[in-house]
Amino acid sequence: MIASQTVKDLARQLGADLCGVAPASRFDQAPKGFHPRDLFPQVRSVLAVAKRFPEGPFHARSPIPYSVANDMILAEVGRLVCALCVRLEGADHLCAVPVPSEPYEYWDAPNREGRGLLSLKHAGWLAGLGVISKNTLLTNREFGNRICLGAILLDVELEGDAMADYPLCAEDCRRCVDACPARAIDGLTVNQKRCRSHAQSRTAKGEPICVCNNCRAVCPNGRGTLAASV
Ligand code: B12
Ligand code: SF4
Ligand code: SF4
Repeated sequence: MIASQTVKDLARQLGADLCGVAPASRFDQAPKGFHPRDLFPQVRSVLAVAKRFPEGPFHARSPIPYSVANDMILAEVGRLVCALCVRLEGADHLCAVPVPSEPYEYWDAPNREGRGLLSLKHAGWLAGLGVISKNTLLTNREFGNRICLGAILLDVELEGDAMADYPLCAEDCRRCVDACPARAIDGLTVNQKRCRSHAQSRTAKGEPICVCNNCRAVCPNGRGTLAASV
């Protein structure tokens, strides 16, 4: 039987900056239809991975570097999890399902509200990658919220990692809530329709771009602990 550490070592070799394992039982509070078992009934363990997001695009005068970096890193994480599934299936007699960030099947058109096949923020939280902050983003102690998430579902039992328990949001901090131009976040949830209407835009030529990341940018913990020394 493959060891948890072997799986994580392979993930790092393929470019993961963070990885952790959550036994499938940790997802028992997931909403109906969004448990890893609903996607893959044989699932026993979930491996969550993350790749770092560059800091520079947050300081550019145009939204385009950020938007393109977002697309690139999402694609890289998608490639990473697919390659990892192939390597794991070759190394052991197991079955590994890559979980994409998007697309997804659930779509509430009037409210423009979508739901991932699996919430990658919850997968990352349950696998010890970080905590979910008031801006609703998964925030890692070292890399802050500058991380892009992915996951794979495995039909083998792996030793789970400890969940992170560091407190990140000061009780009176509301910087992300106040910085949202669309008033889309309240410290607990996101109004998707408001966020999408504001953040998803197009260049004059018509290409789709993301033009807002304020809730991510203004967070004092957004760059992680390294930020203090840069
Ligand atoms: C749909 C989506 C959006 C929507 C909704 C965002 C949201 N907070 O849900 C919109 C378009 C608004 C959006 C915006 C952004 N997004 Co987005 N988005 C997604 C996507 C594709 C699905 C998330 C989802 O299913 N939301 C649906 C709602 C209902 O889920 P929820 O509120 O988290 O869950 C509630 C319940 O359903 C329940 N729940 C759900 N699952 C589970 C599981 C367990 C075990 C438990 C206990 C509970 C539980 O708990 C919650 C509280 O009620 C994910 C990728 C993925 N597959 O996860 C990326 C993702 C969340 N987005 C990401 C990013 C970066 C962004 C933006 C910063 C992009 C930008 N503009 O620059 C903004 C940030 C806005 C914000 N503050 O959230 C990253 C987050 C990285 C991180 N560090 O956390 C993700 C993970 C993509 C990735 N692969 O990295 N996004
Ligand atoms: S991305 Fe922009 S519009 Fe969306 S929740 Fe964050 S600050 Fe608000
Ligand atoms: S800005 Fe403040 S409240 Fe918002 S996520 Fe960061 S620390 Fe938490």
